[in-house]
Amino acid sequence: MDRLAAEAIGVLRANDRGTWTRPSPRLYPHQWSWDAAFVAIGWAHFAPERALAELRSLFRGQWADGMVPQIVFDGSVALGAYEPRHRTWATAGLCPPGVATSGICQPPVHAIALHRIRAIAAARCDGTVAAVEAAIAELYPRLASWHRWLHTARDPDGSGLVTVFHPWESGLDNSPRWDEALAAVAVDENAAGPRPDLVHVADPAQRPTDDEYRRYHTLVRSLVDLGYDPSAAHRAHPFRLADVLFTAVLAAADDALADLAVVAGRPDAVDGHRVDADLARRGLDACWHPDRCACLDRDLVADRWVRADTVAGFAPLIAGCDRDRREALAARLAGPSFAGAPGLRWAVPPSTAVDDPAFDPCSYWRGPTWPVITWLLWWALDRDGCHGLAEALRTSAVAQLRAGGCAEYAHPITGEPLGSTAQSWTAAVALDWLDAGTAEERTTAARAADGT
Ligand code: 9WN
Repeated sequence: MDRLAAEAIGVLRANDRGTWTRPSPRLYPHQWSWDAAFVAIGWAHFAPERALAELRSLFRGQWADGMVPQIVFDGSVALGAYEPRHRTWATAGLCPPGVATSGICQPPVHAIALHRIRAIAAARCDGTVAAVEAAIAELYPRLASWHRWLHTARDPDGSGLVTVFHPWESGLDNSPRWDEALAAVAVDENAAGPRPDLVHVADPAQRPTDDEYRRYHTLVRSLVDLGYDPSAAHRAHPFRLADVLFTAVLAAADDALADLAVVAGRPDAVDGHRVDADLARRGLDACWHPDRCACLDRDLVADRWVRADTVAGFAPLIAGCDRDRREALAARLAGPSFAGAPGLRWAVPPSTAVDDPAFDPCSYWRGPTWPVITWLLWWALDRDGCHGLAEALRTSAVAQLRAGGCAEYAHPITGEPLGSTAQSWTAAVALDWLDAGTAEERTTAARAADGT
């Protein structure tokens, strides 16, 4: 077996908790929402039933209003192993009985994952597709209520854009995108907590700062005080950002959900999902800045655009957009601020543009390259027929993983693996890329045999 595939399978098996997967052995001991979606894609390549269990397990934590929480806590993990712990979130009475969750969400990659798991199963030709389709029928209503919640509770004005109430909701926690909005939050000095995360990385500089954590805790406390009521939060919460990357994932996931609706025996629901996807894309259109060739987030508290130059600017590539915009964005992605920056170890996009003043190659979402983000861009480019750039990204990303293993993120210039080692979602995308590579090689070989 391919050495990277063996390593990736080993990572998933080592992080396996039976029906769900820890994002990493020590740093992240519970189940995370968007990690679960990526991880399920990884499992689908060698244990399809286990892939479905991952998603079922996550959806056990879904709230009655449709929200899928960022974390489903494992009650058997030592208190204090991860902070903030469940009690800090004060979600009892909001989470389903018997399940402990946080009170915020993460990008909705789940329908995209289920769609891909079906494609993986179909390609295996071993009959597993029937089990996947049964799971789609079972999970479809949950996915539909999750998307409905995002389109209403998080977009009450019908702008098409999703509002996030915490940097953790974006999934790109300490991205410079959030700096100004976070700096404007009045810190609640009682809201600080311990930092067990710092013990699990080689250098604390790879993680958010204590000041950022004080603000993260302050925002959690504010949401608790507001009773997690979205209307109250839209009025009074001090951090409200229209997040273009989150919105783009939702648009792409709405499209995936439209296809899943057919499989689930709900063809009547298809048009509604397509309408939702188009609304999200129109929201992104309103955030498009041609002079920057990027989509910008909107700070709804300060009523201004967020000017940091980050991978989030490529949101239309993920959502789907017209050809001119796609080509402009693809050129920028491959260009000198991102994957084509001079001196990069591997031609994959850093999380923040190398010429942005906030670029920091070691710190988490402020510069390092993240395989899952590269995967999203690769997946979208491939979906929309940009096979050349997609394949170039995939090849570089696989080379990076072969050299550095399944780390959480990597230093874009030295290639040094950073953050947690043995990160589940990195292992998952490695497996998906290796499989896609085999398919690509098959197509190339077939073309060569045909003389085409
Ligand atoms: C907070 C699990 C998660 C990812 C996020 C990533 C990081 C958590 C943390 O780890 O966030 O949610 O403690 O730093 O930023 O995207 O889902 O892998």
